[in-house]
Amino acid sequence: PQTVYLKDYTPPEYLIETVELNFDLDEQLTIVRSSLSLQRNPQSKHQNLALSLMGEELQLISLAIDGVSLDEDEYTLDKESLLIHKVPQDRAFQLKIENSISPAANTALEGLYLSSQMLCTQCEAQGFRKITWFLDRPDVMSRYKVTLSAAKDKYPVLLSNGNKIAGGDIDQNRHWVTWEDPFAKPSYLFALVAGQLEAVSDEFVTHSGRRIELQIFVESHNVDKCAHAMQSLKNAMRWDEETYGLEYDLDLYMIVAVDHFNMGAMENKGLNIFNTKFVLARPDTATDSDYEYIEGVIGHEYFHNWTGNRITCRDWFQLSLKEGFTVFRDQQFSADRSSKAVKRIADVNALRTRQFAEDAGPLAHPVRPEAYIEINNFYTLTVYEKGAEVVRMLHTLLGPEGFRKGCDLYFARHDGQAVTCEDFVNALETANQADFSQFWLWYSQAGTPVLDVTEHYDAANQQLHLTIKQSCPATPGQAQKAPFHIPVKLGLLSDDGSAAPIWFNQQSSNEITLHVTAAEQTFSFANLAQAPVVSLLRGFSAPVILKMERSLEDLAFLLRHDSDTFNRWEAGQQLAIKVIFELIKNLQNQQALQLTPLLVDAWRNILQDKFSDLSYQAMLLSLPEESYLAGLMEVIDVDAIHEAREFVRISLAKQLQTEFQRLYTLYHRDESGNFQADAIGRRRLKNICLNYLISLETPENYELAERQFYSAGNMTDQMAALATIANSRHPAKARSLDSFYHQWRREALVIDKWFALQATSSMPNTFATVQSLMRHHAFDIKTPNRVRALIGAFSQSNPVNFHAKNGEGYAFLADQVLVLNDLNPQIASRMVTGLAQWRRYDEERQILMKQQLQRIVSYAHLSKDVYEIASKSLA
Ligand code: B3K
Ligand code: ZN
Repeated sequence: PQTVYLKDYTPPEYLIETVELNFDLDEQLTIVRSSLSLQRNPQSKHQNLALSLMGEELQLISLAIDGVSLDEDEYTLDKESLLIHKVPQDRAFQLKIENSISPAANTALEGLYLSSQMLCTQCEAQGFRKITWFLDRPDVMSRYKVTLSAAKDKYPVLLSNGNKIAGGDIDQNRHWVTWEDPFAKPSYLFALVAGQLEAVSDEFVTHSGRRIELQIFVESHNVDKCAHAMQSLKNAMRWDEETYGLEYDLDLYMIVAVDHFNMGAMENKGLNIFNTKFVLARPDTATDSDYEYIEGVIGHEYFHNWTGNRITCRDWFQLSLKEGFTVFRDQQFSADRSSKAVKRIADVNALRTRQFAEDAGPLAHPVRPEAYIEINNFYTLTVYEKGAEVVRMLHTLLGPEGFRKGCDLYFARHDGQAVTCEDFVNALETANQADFSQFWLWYSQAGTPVLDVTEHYDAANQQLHLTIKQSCPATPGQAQKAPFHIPVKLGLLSDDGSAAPIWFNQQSSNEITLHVTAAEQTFSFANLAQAPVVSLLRGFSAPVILKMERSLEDLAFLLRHDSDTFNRWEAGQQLAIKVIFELIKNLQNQQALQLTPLLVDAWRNILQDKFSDLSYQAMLLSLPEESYLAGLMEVIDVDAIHEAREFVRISLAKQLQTEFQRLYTLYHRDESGNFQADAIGRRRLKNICLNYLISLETPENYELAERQFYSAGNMTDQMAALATIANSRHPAKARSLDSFYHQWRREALVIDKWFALQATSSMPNTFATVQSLMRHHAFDIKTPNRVRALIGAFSQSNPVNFHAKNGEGYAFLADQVLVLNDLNPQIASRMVTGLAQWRRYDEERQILMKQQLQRIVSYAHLSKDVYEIASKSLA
């Protein structure tokens, strides 16, 4: 397969001003008639008389230019393109294409496909070319007019982008609708939907007084699960007006929820298409976290209307221009809507466990990549999550007002254009007279920077000296790295826990941002009569690994007193990590385990302190996840990590049982349907207590979990109880799982949870369970949500069982990857990730994982998607 390089970018040779599309929809055979008004791009320097259009898996019916049909010798057709040998050069011309496609045969879920009974599209990144031949690249922006015709009974609802301008009956059985989108857009934002759908409607009045119609389309049995998504949409629209001064531009905003979707959702202009998982919620079917994810994703897709649609990407290397920025915006939105502290911790947690691993492994790439084989493989944690951190640092460096000024300039300058990451950074620079030339390295250098910090207190001069060394490990294709511009937020604490004034450059404040720009730098702080306790990288002000020798006592102190909510939580995590790693060492040396009273005291303090934000208190009590611990280990020892962490959980439960029980009883009440932050907090805190308590494996605590499971009136409590049961030796495990299945067998999204719960159990017989679940009649390999719930969850979130020493997990995953490869390459390549980190394990496991990767690479009909991930993992 071919590699595409950023350095080879050239402007398009032709532009397409308007597109008229006509679809004769049918699941077996859809006829597409496309009429394009084309002209040579004045920006393009080449002299080619030919026109090359992209197209895949299409059947050509006819071709004509300005009404004259083309003979077979006037064009060349191959698997991925249509080359028309000669087209008019000095004027605009009309190209008419007629072709057919087969939606029902499309299992890759890219282009036009069938989901349950409805037809829908997914075009980003390069799916439009599976609908018709086109200049399928984001820098070709056109105005679309789309006519859909279909059978009335099967497809009563016919949707596309923009506004509905006409419609009617063809005959008794068929009807048609025409849609027009007044905004020029790239082809990846095109969408159509046809099906038996019900609309839930509402409206939003914009800042300037325009009335926008809002519609969420779902299958009729889901109409009662749309209220939260609708409210989230209205919240997002208001928030973007207030925070960025951005108003919605069309008169209609539609969201369609479909069962079969390769990712979360898609921001098609005026017609978002969503995975049902990020739309549907009812208190008894969705957890508190589901509610939060839905709000976040609805917001994300809405925010794309400006950051992505009005201003789009010049080429796919610029993906983070829209994704990193839009993730940052949705994070800000969610933080404003709920608890800032908790949202930040959750985001950092995800970044550090998953993106850091990506950045440290064979698939590491810069936020703006320079080469790809399959662009779908670059919708990564690095482009999205690290990209958002990069925008967040810009926000930190400029401050909220400066950042907003920069964004205003970006929107004013580039509205209606397809631009680059440089254009974005440049607008922020110009508006603020800033210089981000060194900062730019965050876009071009891969890898997670490491900060090595040493402190030295000079009592005689009452000064504190902090020496910060930065480095960044080599990543594929980048052996040497230049120093980054890293904003490091700092606070100092006196020994009574209060803030010590920071005297820096003759000025005093309680918190400052240090600009770390050199490989090694020393910062000095004056007027400190006593050595302070340093609180560094507050709010996780940069996506780096902070290394600083700290005593358990200092960490416990910060956990009690740090006024920065992120660093307070982080101190507790570091404390637990230090303790767990000591225990891992003991385990590896076959020594007896003992838990230091210091950790017990620290956890007791959290349990006894008063918190206004109980979600935050629950987070303070959570032990670092096994996958995060794994990322910190030279050679990952999955069993020792699990055993040591379990030992800590059980020991804390034993010694603090009364406290856990007290809080459990205090906050266990029936308030299902209440989604206020305080009610969510009570559920989170109570359920983490339950999680500790059940580890004691006593009849009374088993009973507690079972009672909660059967009496819960909301999914959060029911799932929390079932999860603890599934992860224990609870005698009623089989019965509870069965009962859950029968209760929810008609709710696909709940059944996904049921699969995932069993797939992630750390109990010893899990692999056998996974194998039998693969044969369960509710399992369907063509439904991405189900694949992620079973195969994805097992291989990515069940370290002890997936990494079983005999290699059965690896062989199983490779088997499934090869099956998926033939059906849905995008999903297949996502599943390979479970094997990509093979170098991090012991030698026997390395050999076994590598064998499976080699088996995958040597498969005869390997897709580009899987080939790229598997071969880069082996390289
Ligand atoms: N832009 C889409 C992702 C498309 C993925 C294509 N493989 C969703 C989003 O980020 O909003
Ligand atoms: Zn996005």
